[in-house]
Amino acid sequence: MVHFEGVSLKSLLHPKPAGLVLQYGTAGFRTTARHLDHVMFRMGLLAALRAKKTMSTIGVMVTASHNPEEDNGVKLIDPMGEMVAVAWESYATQLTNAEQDALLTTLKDIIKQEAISMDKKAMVFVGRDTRLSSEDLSQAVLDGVSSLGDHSHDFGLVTTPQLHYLVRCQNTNGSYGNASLEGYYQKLSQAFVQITSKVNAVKLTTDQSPLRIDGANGIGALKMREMEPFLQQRLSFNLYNDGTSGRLNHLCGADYVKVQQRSPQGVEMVAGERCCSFDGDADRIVYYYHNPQGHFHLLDGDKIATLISTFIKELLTQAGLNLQLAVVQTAYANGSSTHFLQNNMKVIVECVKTGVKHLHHAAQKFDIGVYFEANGHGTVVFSDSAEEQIKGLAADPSLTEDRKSAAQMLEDTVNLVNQTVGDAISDMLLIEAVLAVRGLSVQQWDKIYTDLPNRQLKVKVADRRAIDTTDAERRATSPAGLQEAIDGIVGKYSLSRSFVRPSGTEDVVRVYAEADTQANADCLAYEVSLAVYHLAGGVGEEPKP
Ligand code: G16
Repeated sequence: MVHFEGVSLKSLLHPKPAGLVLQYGTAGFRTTARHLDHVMFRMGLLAALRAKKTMSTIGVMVTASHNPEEDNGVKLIDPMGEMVAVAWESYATQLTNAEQDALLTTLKDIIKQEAISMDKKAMVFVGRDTRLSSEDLSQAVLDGVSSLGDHSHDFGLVTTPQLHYLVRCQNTNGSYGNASLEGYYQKLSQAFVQITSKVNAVKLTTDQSPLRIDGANGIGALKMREMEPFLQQRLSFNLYNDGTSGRLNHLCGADYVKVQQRSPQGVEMVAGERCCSFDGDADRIVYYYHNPQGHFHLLDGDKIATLISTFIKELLTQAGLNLQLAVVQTAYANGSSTHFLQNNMKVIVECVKTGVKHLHHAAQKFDIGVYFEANGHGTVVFSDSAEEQIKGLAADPSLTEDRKSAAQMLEDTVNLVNQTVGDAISDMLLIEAVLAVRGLSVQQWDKIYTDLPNRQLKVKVADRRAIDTTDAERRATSPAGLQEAIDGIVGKYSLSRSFVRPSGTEDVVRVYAEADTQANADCLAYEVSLAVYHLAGGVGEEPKP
């Protein structure tokens, strides 16, 4: 029996502001928190439908990740822990934008189009970040689920990747791991302890200074504290920006560090010692250090992808496993990283549109797909067959010590990785494990290749949908004349590249530029911003050099 009456009644408690239209963005809906109550209620409804359709548990995470505290947002999680299928994004938009009196009709249309059987009860997992608005908004999600008579489990404060993990565990009956936070901490810690057990404990603590972790004043810091006892003192770290005083993502966090190319406030930097920053929901991570002259060095998603894929490739060779390894990037990937991966490491490199969902699916085409956005969002996915081969080899008693040890390390790597989505905590542990096992300092890692100087800027326009792109966002198809203008500007600089794209999480157009020197990258980014401002309906102040 379907409780449409319950939906009608409860939806009145979460009314849609008439005329408000929101777009489903790069990772769900994201805007000022005060516009989201009705969206959350309706995403509760949609998650319940998706759960019925897939006959699996579905996840709803209330977070605006890297955005400022006053924003919020929602990410929907599919059965295997990946982002919700693209085909359902349009249902999310329809449901969100239906005026109050059209809500039931829209809901029923989706049920009909997807031929959803409403007999069985659905289960929806809900989680939230530390924003002030998140508690009420997640209650709205829970109301949406219960108004259809379905079940939910509220996990409360979790990182986004933890919720992705929990959903996958639940839908694989525990074969991916135990569907609890303790299960998450245990699985990752055990794998980390296993890998680093190959490194002498004294060496482990004396070779590396404690890792300095910037928690962006968000959920990641909280969860690192919870995880600490599980790590059996194999990782020495200090937490900064743990949320006890500063504001979420304000002058700190992975996005700030990456875009501003400077260290966050609140972290005591010591020359040569490695630091990392999480973002607001702990699904991104970047590393950095200062050299003795105080010069800032960033190791972003591209450097992370290179470190991890090199490690895996070496282990595959040592284990004698013939598996296809690929790296998936976006247009933001530094040209030097792509060059290094293709020409030095000889791995397949693919470029796709921004958004983890695109990278994830591209990576799944290979035995092992390492995917990272330059902003530090990424992970590794292993095909079922790759996992089986690795497990089989690790358990083979006839192997030489060398091969066996490589196969076992690969098996531990599979367990250390959160294969559902980018995960700052899991990525950090893998990076720390690789650095420890390979005896690499952060400076040696940084030297694998040298980044081309680059700059990212934002331009405000009246309607960012005026910009359309093609070729994995590397070329603009509208407005007319913009790409020609960019080509003309790029032609003036050496080793240069630039592209523009509408952000799917903020109301801005993003501009990326790289060139032979920082000064040139800065000028190029500025000139392209100006072209966007003039040709795509810029608002507010004209960009300044
Ligand atoms: C989200 C997406 C990322 C994307 C980022 C920025 O990250 O999950 O894939 O790179 O937004 O997207 P855009 O340039 O379209 O604003 P997060 O960490 O904010 O959820």
